[in-house]
Amino acid sequence: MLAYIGLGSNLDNPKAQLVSALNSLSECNDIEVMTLSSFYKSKPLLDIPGPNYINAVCKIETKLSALDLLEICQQIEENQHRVRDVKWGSRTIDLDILLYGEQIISNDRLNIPHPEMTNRAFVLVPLFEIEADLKVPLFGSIKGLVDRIDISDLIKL
Ligand code: PH2
Ligand code: MG
Ligand code: MG
Repeated sequence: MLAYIGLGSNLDNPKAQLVSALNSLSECNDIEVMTLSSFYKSKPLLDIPGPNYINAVCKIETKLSALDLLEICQQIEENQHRVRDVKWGSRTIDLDILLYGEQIISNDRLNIPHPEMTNRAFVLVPLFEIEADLKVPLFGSIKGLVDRIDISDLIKL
């Protein structure tokens, strides 16, 4: 299965946090990291106070189920000392499964396509960078999605 994972961090050396999470994904036997976008810098969403974020998106090939992939992502977040307190608060690492093949998944642990991805420049732009022809289930072409969002806050590193 092909899947796309969004990575984000705004604490404790965000670039190193992304690299560390990517290494952990690569080291996982059941995951092959195929493509990685550039790193992008942006302010926190909704101007929530905190350091700027670094974000990226990677494409993986995996035999894991979506829920097993979620477990791996959450394990990596835990290993990198992510603390879950306030919603959308600062974090050392956030790994979000954006897409899992063409599947639409909706249960109490997982919603795919990721419900917020269509209005987040720091997800759509790196996704478009690595997969310009992508069709997002329920939402249509990645090109169309990128064209109708504000990308002015996003800086490609
Ligand atoms: N993630 C959040 C909240 N706000 N802002 C930016 N720029 N990038 C993020 O990854 C981000 C955010 C919670 O998931
Ligand atoms: Mg997130
Ligand atoms: Mg998350």
